[in-house]
Amino acid sequence: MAKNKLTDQQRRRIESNQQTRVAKKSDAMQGLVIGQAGHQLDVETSAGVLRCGRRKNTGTIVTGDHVILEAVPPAEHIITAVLPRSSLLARPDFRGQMKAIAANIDRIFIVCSTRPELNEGLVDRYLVAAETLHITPVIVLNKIDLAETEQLEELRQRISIYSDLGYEVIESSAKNQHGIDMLLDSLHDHTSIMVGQSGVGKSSLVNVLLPGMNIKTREISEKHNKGTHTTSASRLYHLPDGGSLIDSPGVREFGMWQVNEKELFNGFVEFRQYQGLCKFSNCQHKTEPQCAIIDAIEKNEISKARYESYNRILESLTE
Ligand SMILES: Nc1nc2c(ncn2[C@@H]2O[C@H](COP(=O)(O)OP(=O)(O)OP(=O)(O)O)[C@@H](O)[C@H]2O)c(=O)[nH]1
Ligand SMILES: [Mg+2]
Ligand SMILES: [Zn+2]
Repeated sequence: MAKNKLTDQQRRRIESNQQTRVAKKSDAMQGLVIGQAGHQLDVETSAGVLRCGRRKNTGTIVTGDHVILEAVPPAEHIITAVLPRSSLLARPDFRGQMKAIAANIDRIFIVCSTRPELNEGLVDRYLVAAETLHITPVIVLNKIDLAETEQLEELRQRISIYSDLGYEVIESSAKNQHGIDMLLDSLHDHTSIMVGQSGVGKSSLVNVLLPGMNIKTREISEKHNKGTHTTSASRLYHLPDGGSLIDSPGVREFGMWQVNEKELFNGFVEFRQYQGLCKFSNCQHKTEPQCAIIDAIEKNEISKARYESYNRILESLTE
């Protein structure tokens, strides 16, 4: 390592000292970022919600961040520092740059629906992100009111892969308020985020969970069965019985951010027990002899669909 380069530990100590100094300034106050409006951020403070700018050197600031603010007379406030985070959910944007989605969350509700249809590839990507961040994922199958018995049976069969792996799965309908008590139980006292494709009903669910919010929702396109990207920025809402919930903009696809091969492998929880059991230590689990993963698929201990999904994500990492 070059002499003038700081170690992570040194950098963290300097950042933390800076934050302590800023926090000690008499006119500084602390707040919680609850949303964004263009380049400005809405920050909840003891003096109410303030729309703030930011100092140039603050780095990424996102919904869920705890920040330090300073008053800029006559009436403005500016964010001068971000407090250390317990988690940061991010993904690459269309230019490959990091796009932060939310900070300090400890639960991620992966919302799927009957229309647009369940997309396991996307669920698997979110599961890997959650496992890598050590955040509990919950899978929500919304709009079950729209499914005919046969389609519902087929969807239940597909989604059972996830409940068999030990993930919590909740069926819901924002339209007829099905599954809302289960969602409230699972959200209680956590800082959670709703993620998933555009149009699956994330904002509609938040509206049912928090009546009176009137968050904008919009019909999906009849022709393409796809959402119209109605929510444009993540926003945090407080739950009346404790905890908070962030509604996030829907995605077309969720690219992986900062996940390496090892994290991807560990992100498929059912693979973990076979770690190190392949004949070759650098086994790619493709055509090698005595591969523990391939053996497990043959014995139906790992689902072929999940294995194929793993390979698709692996390929996308090396693109
Ligand atoms: N039948 C039915 N329709 C629903 C349900 N939940 C949401 N919808 C409808 O689905 C459409 C999309 O809902 P939104 O809540 O805007 O979806 P979203 O996931 O927030 O979409 P983005 O903000 O674009 O990511 C709206 O027309 C809702 O009324 C449901 O449980 N049943
Ligand atoms: Mg929305
Ligand atoms: Zn192998």
